[in-house]
Amino acid sequence: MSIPRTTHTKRVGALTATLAAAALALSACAGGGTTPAGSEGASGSAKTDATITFIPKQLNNPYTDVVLGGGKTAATAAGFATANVVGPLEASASSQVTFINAETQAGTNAIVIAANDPDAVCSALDEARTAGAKIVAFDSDTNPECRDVFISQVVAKDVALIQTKLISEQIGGAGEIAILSATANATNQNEWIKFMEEELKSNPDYKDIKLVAKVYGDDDDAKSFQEAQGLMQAHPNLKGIISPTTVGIAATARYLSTSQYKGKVALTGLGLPNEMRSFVKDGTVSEFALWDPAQLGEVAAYAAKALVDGTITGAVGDKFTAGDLGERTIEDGGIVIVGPPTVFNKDNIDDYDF
Ligand code: RAM
Repeated sequence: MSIPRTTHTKRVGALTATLAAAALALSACAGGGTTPAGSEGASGSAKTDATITFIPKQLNNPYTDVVLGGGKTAATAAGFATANVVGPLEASASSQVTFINAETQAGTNAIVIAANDPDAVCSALDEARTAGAKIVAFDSDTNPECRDVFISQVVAKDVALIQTKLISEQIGGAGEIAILSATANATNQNEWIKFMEEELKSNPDYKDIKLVAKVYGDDDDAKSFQEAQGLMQAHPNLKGIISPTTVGIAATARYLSTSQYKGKVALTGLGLPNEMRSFVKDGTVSEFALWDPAQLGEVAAYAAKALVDGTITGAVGDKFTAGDLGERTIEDGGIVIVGPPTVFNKDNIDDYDF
């Protein structure tokens, strides 16, 4: 039931030469050649031959690997016959458009996308919908009118508040801080940063904290490392850095860990425990947060199947079952929340393996 590599190569072959050279496409078999489990829904209308395509922000991102691991496993369990993963190697605004177009031409039944830019993907997604595909945004939303549902890892404001709380605790509630983000267009990053800025301004507990810079490492390890270095040069009094991206926090930790700032300049944000473990143990980082990335992929795959089968339309109040993760409800704004964030520190980080 897998899409043969040749078929996939054909899809990539439709791209421009430049993009094809820069892009990487993966294909994964989601079916075992037998009737997928759960293919007979209560109404008897569950599709057994459906294809799902995941389009992450970028492929060369360890966070993405964990999300897609959960997504592909859940796609099989939900009853998709085939699961594809395609996407760009860098997370620039329009980098996903060619992939959406190719998947539309190939006739995929569901596109699950983490948008690099809320606007840039919209007309391509509209064409996919016209061709019959269901659209699930996850991790980073599109404009709401361009998708059927958004699977959000955590309530966006809570993601922001946990990071302002952690940095405040780590710098003793006073001093200059900076934010080292991913790309400047990313919907998720910008929403979290907006809530952080609002909180820093309005919460009296944070009146002595001053946000002096926002910089962008583009979810590129080398650029994030350089931005961290640049922040320290430009702001010698910096007390702390919030990096709400797994790529940014790991690169910043690596920079700080061998610098004179280790243990003096605080670093928190959103990180993968497996990437941050050594920096927590060596004292570069004391606490950071994240959710379970695999669950984000899982809930997105089950939502996509429910949309393809027509058991939900994406309307507020629609409910679907996300396998072992249980029943989920579509909330205001067409959003499904996956789960609460976890805070990691030296006492619990060895309990997690992602
Ligand atoms: C990076 C990406 C992703 C974000 C995580 C926390 O890997 O920017 O979109 O959700 O960090």
